[in-house]
Amino acid sequence: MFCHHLRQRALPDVWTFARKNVHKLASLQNVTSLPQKKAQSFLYPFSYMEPYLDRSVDRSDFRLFHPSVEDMLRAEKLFCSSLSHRIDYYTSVERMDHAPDIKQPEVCFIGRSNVGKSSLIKALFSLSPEVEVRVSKTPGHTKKMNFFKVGRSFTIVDMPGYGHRAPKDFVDMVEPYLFTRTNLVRMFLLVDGSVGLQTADRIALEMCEETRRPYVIVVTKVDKGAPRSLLLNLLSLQNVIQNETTSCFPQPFLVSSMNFWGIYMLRCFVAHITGTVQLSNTAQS
Ligand SMILES: Nc1nc2c(ncn2[C@@H]2O[C@H](COP(=O)(O)OP(=O)(O)OP(=O)(O)O)[C@@H](O)[C@H]2O)c(=O)[nH]1
Ligand SMILES: [Mg+2]
Repeated sequence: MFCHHLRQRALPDVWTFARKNVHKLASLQNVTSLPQKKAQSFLYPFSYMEPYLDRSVDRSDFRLFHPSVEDMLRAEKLFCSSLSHRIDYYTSVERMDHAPDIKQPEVCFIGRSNVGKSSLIKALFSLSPEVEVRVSKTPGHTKKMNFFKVGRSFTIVDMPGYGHRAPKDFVDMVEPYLFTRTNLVRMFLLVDGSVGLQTADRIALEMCEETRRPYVIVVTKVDKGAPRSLLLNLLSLQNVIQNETTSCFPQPFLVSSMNFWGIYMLRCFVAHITGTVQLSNTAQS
């Protein structure tokens, strides 16, 4: 449907570079020392895709949140555990009425089983490797709502996935949380960029809309699959966001938890919407 929006060019393979250097890439400082063009693609993944889109494609929504490197550096500090700012697993619960009574702002990550929720949280916490976040190749691995405290700044909640091998009580567990949790400031709905929006994702999208809470779409696994199909999936997703949603942030965030693409920007977005980092530019959310 969106093929005519793409320019006929092959994408260069910076992912090979990323795979070889992955141990260095968790830290923004190391990324900024790369040649500028390479660094840009890690910091602002859309900038890497952009030249391959036809000029007719409106790009403005993809740059609504566009923090500076300094903003991202300030946000990154929050993801480094220290004696005065401890990042730690807090608790796991199966029911909303057992959820911890924490006042600080909270964000949660939801999405199909295997879409990469736990991996994304692990990547966000990669500068504090002692924080244990379990990931697995087997769908349906995360069975409970897992709470991680980031000092006194905010809490991140890893949710069980829906769809294949989801916990039986998924709806009873997750819906009451999404609808009633008072300190929940943003929901992050993850969609696998290598396969695009699936029927189960559409159902989740409707559920997010029903909550009337603000939410954001995160496109995961951008390192996987052919770049061309990633771009087509992205454009089709953008079309759905524009035409079928009311409380979804217009900009989808592109990430790879394997090579840290977009992780620095997402750290900054989380820090920003939880009121922990004020931006130096005019980015909005
Ligand atoms: N290539 C690639 N694989 C990824 C990425 N993120 C996650 N994966 C893989 O996807 C699989 C599932 O990852 P998880 O993070 O456990 O997925 P989840 O959404 O938490 O799954 P459930 O807990 O079952 O709901 C694992 O094999 C990960 O290594 C990514 O960015 N790129
Ligand atoms: Mg998980």
